Amino acid sequence: MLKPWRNRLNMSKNLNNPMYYLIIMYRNKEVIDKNLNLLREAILNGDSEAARNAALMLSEVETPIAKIINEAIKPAMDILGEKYERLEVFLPELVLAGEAAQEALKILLPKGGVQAFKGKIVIGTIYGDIHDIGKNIVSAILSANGYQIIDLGNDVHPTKFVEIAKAESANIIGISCLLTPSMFYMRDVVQRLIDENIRNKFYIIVGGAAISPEWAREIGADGWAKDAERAVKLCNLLMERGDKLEKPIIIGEWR
Ligand code: B12
Repeated sequence: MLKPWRNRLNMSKNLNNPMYYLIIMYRNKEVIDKNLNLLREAILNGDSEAARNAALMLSEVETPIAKIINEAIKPAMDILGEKYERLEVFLPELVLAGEAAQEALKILLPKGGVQAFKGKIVIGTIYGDIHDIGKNIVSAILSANGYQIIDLGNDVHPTKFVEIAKAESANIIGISCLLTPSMFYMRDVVQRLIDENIRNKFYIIVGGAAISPEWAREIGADGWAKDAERAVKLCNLLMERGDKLEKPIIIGEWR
């Protein structure tokens, strides 16, 4: 009686199989919960070595990356952001926290594409803004889901987005922004494409903590997604039937 189940599980030992996912979560619950806490604390304390150790344990027990980002990395960053606003921590603490998060992500983020080619994405953080942790997560997850990524880094001028997208014949331009004063440069990317009469050659997707779905609509972007997992859904939708759907496509809720 047990055999067919065992066979089925053996066939798809990957986290996309809901049954396998549940077994991993159940069997490793204690280790996962403990190390999610340790990772959160490590980032809050700006302790890169502790962050690395917790990440190694989480990776060892196959914790899904989305769970780690949503339950440890993002909450820790949000707490620090609030503390920064209340003047309870200062820039050096943010720098250390950022380094600790990046240390963990070096271990956790998937390396290289693993699926058939779905499209080419030019991505970067907009001009004036050097925040790149979220953009790096989005890039890595899109890459693991079949997208070829051309990562322009941070503080990217609007002209550069357009020039590289043209030169690379990209399908999608992805723009990240966490700094409110920089978000106006996103509009310039759209405007440049309109001025050159090539707006319909690229889909533009936007995201990052400073960017609301309303802003995506206002600047005439094609899509907004709350996080990396949803960015994959957004790109899949655009590539599969973007010409038929009403824009912008909004995936997830802002805050
Ligand atoms: C870490 C951090 C830093 C680090 C950045 C390190 C790095 N390499 O990125 C350092 C110390 C360098 C830094 C500097 C500054 N920071 Co800072 N920083 C933060 C902090 C605490 C966390 C940011 C982060 O990494 N979040 C975690 C990631 C995973 O989340 P995320 O970026 O939002 O990305 C997710 C989604 O948004 C989405 N996403 C992201 N990009 C994209 C793109 C697309 C296309 C899509 C679809 C989705 C998507 O998917 C991601 C994964 O889930 C935030 C507070 C916060 N709550 O965000 C402040 C914050 C962003 N910083 C702030 C400020 C003011 C600054 C400084 C100006 C401070 C100063 N006085 O110098 C400088 C900026 C300098 C500059 N020119 O850019 C403010 C911005 C306020 C505003 N709205 O304008 C914040 C909000 C803090 C605050 N509450 O005041 N910072």
